[in-house]
Amino acid sequence: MKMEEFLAEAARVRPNENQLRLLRETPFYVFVHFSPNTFTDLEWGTGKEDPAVFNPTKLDCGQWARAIKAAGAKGMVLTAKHHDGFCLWQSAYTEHCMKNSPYKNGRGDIVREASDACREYGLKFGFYLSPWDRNAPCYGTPAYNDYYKNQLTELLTGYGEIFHVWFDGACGEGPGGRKQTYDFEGYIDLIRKYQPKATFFSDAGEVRWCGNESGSSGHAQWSVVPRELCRLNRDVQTGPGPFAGDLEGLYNTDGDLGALPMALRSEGLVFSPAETDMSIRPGWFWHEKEEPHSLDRLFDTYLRTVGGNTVFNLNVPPNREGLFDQRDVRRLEELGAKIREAFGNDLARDAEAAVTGAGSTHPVFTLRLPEKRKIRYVVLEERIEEGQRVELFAVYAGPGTAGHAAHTGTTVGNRKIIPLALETDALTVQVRAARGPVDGLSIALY
Ligand code: FUL
Repeated sequence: MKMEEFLAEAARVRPNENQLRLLRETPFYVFVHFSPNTFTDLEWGTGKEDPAVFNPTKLDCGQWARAIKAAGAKGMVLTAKHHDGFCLWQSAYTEHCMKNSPYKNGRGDIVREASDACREYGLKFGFYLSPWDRNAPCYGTPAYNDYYKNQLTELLTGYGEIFHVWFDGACGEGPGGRKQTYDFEGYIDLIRKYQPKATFFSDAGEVRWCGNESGSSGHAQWSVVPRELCRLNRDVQTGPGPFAGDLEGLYNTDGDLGALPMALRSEGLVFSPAETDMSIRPGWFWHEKEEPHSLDRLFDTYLRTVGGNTVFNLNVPPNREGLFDQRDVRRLEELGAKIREAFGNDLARDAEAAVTGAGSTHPVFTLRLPEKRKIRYVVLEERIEEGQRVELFAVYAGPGTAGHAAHTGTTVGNRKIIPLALETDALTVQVRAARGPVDGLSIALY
């Protein structure tokens, strides 16, 4: 394909409705890791744990939900099954589940309690069903795919609306271990069938792994990336790039995925926004001796993830009582307060806006304020429903592009939060390069 045609197509690669809803309505949600590991002090269970060890004494999913809300997050993703294979619900397909936990005399269903609490508190609910299973005897045989699909169906059909399904790629079986070929295509068919509004996460998903588990979103995130990176995303929206052919082996840990040199060499482009995940503590599961990260670190991660064109999945692990640790609850409350304080009042709401070069690839947007105001953050948003286009931009304190830029950046996408310290009565955003016309760029000032 010719370069111009390909660029025109690249500029129009769009999210599907579910991705758009996730980006807009649920940019920040909370992962909840809870399993026998909580009681055995492990991060990866062996699968040989006695289900009797799983016995939370004061479980209260309402307490989780209240803390999640206080942080300003909009949803919860529960580990319905982690690698140890223990199911937090009453699965008909295994005994390694709540049926054999002392909790509620074997009649407990934590997926039910968590999803009910989410509904009660107005949060969305999703789950993580680990493909790697160290307990299932059939793991490593074709029968495991049926087992997995049966469990997936139980979760997709028994707990109301699901917003996000989380598949991870971890497998620590080692060289001599059991090898499983996962039928991801079949798993995704089930999601589409039973929960057509759910997004799914995987390293090759329609929501993709950002390449690390420490909350780092990278300096320039594209939601439009080569299909070679996201094979499970079936919605390939362009033809092959003019230099297609050598991106095989591209992986999430590589840099600048989606940047123009990658796009031009791709077999085609898909829309797959990144999810950044990290835990509030060093481990994914609760361990007595661990402490939550500092408020500064969490707030900074929020700025870089939600404000770096990704969605943010922050893990908070319940303790052995089945409650979020008070230290974590306090940190979530502080985080929510800090986010509300930082972004509660748009200083550009009464600004006079002007644009030159509207509809071109290099428009200039100017905001004039009624008086000088202290600006701490500039927040830019592209009209992502039409595609991601901005390649290079600059921000100026003042009504034009004279002098030094206060900030220069590359991608914008769904939301770019730019921390600055300015006192000014005008601000200009210059798009210096884009893949296609940029006519709507929202600018908020805080
Ligand atoms: C990884 C797992 O191995 C970790 O235990 C954790 O669940 C993390 C979120 O995903 O792949």
